[in-house]
Amino acid sequence: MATALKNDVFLRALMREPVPYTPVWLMRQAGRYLPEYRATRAQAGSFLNLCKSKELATEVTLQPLERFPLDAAILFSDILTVPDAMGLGLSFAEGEGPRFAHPLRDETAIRKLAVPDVGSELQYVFDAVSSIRKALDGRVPLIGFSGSPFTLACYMIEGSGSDSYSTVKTMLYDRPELLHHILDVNARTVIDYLNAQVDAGAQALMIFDTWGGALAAGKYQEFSLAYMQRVVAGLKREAEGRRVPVILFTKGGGLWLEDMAATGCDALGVDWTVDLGAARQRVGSQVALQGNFDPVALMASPSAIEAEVARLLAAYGTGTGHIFNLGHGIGQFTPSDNVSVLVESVHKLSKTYHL
Ligand code: 1CP
Repeated sequence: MATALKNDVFLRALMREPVPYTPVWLMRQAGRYLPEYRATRAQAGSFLNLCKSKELATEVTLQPLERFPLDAAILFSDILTVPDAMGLGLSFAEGEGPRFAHPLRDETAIRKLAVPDVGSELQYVFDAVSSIRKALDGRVPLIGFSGSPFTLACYMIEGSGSDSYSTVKTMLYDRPELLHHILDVNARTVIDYLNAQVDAGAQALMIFDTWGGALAAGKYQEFSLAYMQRVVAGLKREAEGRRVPVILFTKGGGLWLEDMAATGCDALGVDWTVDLGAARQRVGSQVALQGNFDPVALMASPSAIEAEVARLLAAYGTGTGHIFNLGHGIGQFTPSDNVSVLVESVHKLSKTYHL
């Protein structure tokens, strides 16, 4: 039997239950802005080695929790381990972004794409989940995650990050049936992958749709949202006698919050372009909201950071259902003292909103 949670404020806020303060965690909270992360990464030799070693992945997952009183931990891994398990050949060249040796560029390769056996290809991720849960010893809940079927397809088709996503979008307009085939395989894989993370001990799940916001109105619903909805419908929603909440995050998805809330997820991640109060009114009591703080504001002075925290807490207003987070990942040049200011101001200033 797993250890009882000592701090479940994050899980309760996701379920829109009363909490004593607004919980906070940060997208990419384990990462390059921390010198101890850079040291462990150097010890691992490469980013992928770091992901594949359960001891080192556990160590870096816990690093931000040693510095800041965060209310959740997130599995240290990457969304791109999934296409790697499908045989696309992931590598991270030093100082560059991710690259695939075999991107999906022709119909033959696309038709051959199949759901991998996650139990053999991605066992290292599930081993990391179990190891992190053990090390956390009930301190805070552990979030498991995956990329959305569409965001994974962007990397699988482009072969790397991209500014315009023109290869994937050209396929969308010229050969939609090919893109639908990739998305179908991705959705089935993501369901297996996330359910196995829950079996290994993940207590909440987040789906990162980082590039869904690049799609045209209508195309977002057809090529990204519909597949996230399928994923949500296929997930185990209870483990260890408790709900496993699911958070959907489409960066740039502010216009589509009502559609996202209707997928059956428990919470939406929002970037900094939305007004949190207006977003809350739009989704009503359907889902909780997470995010909204502009990560670049963490480069500003402590007083400006505190003022911005106060503004976002006031924008959400009283009551539960808010999880404080950034609107996207933390930048690598962020001063760690500013992260302390952020986390401490959220805890301090949010109490009056939960009386
Ligand atoms: O050089 C390094 O040390 C690697 C930097 C790095 C890190 C720290 C990468 C490469 N991935 C990660 C970890 C990571 N990635 C986590 C776990 C850590 C945590 O949150 O604390 C998570 C949840 C991700 C998710 C991820 N990877 C997303 C979705 C979220 C988001 O930020 O939008 C995406 C799009 C990726 C792809 C990726 N992995 C790494 C890079 C540099 C990128 C972006 C590539 C690009 O499009 O340019």
